[in-house]
Amino acid sequence: EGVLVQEYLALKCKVVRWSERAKEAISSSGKIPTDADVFMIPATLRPETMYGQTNLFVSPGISYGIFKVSDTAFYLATSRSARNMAFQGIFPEWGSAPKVMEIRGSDLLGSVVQTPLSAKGTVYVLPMDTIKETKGTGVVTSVPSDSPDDYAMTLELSKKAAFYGIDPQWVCRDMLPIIDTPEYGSMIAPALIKKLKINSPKDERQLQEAKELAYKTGFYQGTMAHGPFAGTPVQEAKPRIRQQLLDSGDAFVYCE
Ligand code: A2H
Repeated sequence: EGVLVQEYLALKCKVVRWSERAKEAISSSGKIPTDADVFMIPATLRPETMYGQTNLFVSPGISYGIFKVSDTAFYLATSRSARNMAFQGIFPEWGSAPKVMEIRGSDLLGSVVQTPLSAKGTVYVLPMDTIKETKGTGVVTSVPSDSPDDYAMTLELSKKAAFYGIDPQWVCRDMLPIIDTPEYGSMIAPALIKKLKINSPKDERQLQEAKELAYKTGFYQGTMAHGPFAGTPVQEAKPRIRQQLLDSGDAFVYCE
């Protein structure tokens, strides 16, 4: 593993409304001009599923950094990932990640962000405890139709909203068919969660199996069921959707 490079697509999800706590923290810091855009930056390996994004996950326990890209644009991600980005030409000065403030994931819950490809347009930020600080940007797009982790967490949050300190209305329950497969239909994650009898986001071993099955089936047997590439095999559509997101400026490549 050590020498392999993982290449993610980092999506730019512009914040359109901050939660009360985030608003307070940001205005009292005085570090972000009111006319600037802040983008939350999820890292994904499945750009072809982004039509089906329903929420955005952060970890309540992680402290995120907000980094200055220009006078009018800031990125929110873990400091670890921003240090990597600094060596990949993402920030103006090579090798430096200009952090203007830190904010806890728990303060971001209930904020609303734009989603470049999703049919929804905007989605709510929700908690996911299983996000690792040591991987990606610490921000994850939720695509419950195609990701077993995302589906399990979505179910958990809609059952236990009060426990997680969220408004149940923030949890988006309408999923779109994004990828069609002969074996599991077009709702591959819910089908696998049911088949493997997964009851909670903590069923780590079964979720691992579900993830592997979902990935292989989707990639090798899947056909796009949504968007401009509907009817095209996933293998063909995936690089084209990725390129579209890069060309539109809604995403950039992030490696680690
Ligand atoms: B994927 P790998 Cl539809 N902690 O994006 C936990 N999970 C993380 C993460 C972190 N810090 N950073 C990224 N991820 C998730 C879409 C997706 C993903 C689908 C299906 C499967 C899937 C929508 N969520 O991943 O360990 C992100 O979720 C299955 C593994 O670096 C990212 O892609 O291989 C993937 O895990 C990166 O995992």
